[in-house]
Amino acid sequence: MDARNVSEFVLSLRTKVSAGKLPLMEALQSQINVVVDFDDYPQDRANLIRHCEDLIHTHATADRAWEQPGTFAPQRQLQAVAPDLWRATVHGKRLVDGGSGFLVLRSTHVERYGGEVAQLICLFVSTVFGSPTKTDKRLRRFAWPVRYEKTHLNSPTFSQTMAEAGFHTDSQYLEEPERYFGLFCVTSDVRGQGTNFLVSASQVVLRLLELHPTALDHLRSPFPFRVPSVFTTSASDNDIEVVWAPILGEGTIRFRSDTITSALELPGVTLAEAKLAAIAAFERSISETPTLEYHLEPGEAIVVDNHAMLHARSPFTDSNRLLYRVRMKGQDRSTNAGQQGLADSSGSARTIGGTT
Ligand SMILES: O=C(O)CCC(=O)C(=O)O
Ligand SMILES: [Fe+2]
Repeated sequence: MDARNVSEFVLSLRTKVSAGKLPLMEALQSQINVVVDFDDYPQDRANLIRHCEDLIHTHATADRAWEQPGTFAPQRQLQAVAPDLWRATVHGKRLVDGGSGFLVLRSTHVERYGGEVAQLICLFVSTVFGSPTKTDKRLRRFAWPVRYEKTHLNSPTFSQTMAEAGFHTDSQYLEEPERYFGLFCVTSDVRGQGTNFLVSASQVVLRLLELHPTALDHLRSPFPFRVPSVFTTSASDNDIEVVWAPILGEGTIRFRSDTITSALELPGVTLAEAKLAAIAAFERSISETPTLEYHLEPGEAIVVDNHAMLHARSPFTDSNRLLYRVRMKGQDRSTNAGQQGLADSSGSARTIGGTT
């Protein structure tokens, strides 16, 4: 258990994939350096934690600290208090951008603090990747707690339930989904429960090319995604917000089956038969592509390129499981242009209607 290493990245073939088509060994080998262990930088970690404690002492909450003018250029603050940790994580980001698609962080110590200090640690570390965005419009939280919530909402979102979260990309219902997200684990369930899975979008597309090449064109045209209730303007079931966008963009992917399904339940929102078939082919391709599996332990985090990878989570039963999720806008992969986040957008999702 203690000597956790790369061999624990279990490459699970969910079904047989045609031999030679996917560079499985290369995929495994390329994962070798995708871990930054904060135990290698104990002084930097201690400095960062002290810095976060000081800020919480002054501002009381992570959200308030993050919005203070004194927290400007947080990336430079991280660089100043924890230069080696910063450098190691910058190197990790290069691996993510260079094709690994994800990075694991170990021994962050967020599990020792929990609450506001832990959220600030997550936010500072996330700035290596991009600028953290506000997750929701009502509470406007930067570090979103992923944990079971008793909710009155008809359609709670993945981060509020203990159910399986099927393969998806985050904030697929935004005009511009963030480039990266990080999941920082405070409390985990046992192995196999609440375990994360990753799959590379380009490998899914390769599989789709074999299975159903004509689906590709359809997937490049717009599909409707309904904004989950908790993320609408008044965080209620009464807000009906839908964004239309292609599943396959310019070198990017966005997908979540249940937000498409709930959009299609709305009056006036329909999709042509061929586009429904394209979704089915796409889901079949996902299920026939090798996936990486990783069970986050307390103190660990995984940072993922949300434009290049789909992720999933198995169901769990321990209602104490808690992750903090931070989403970061970064450079767009194809255009290299900067991204807008929820924090900057006019805040309006396009409303419903339309048929394609
Ligand atoms: O609980 C997890 O591990 C991740 C959940 C997730 O993917 C989400 O809330 O978007
Ligand atoms: Fe997610």
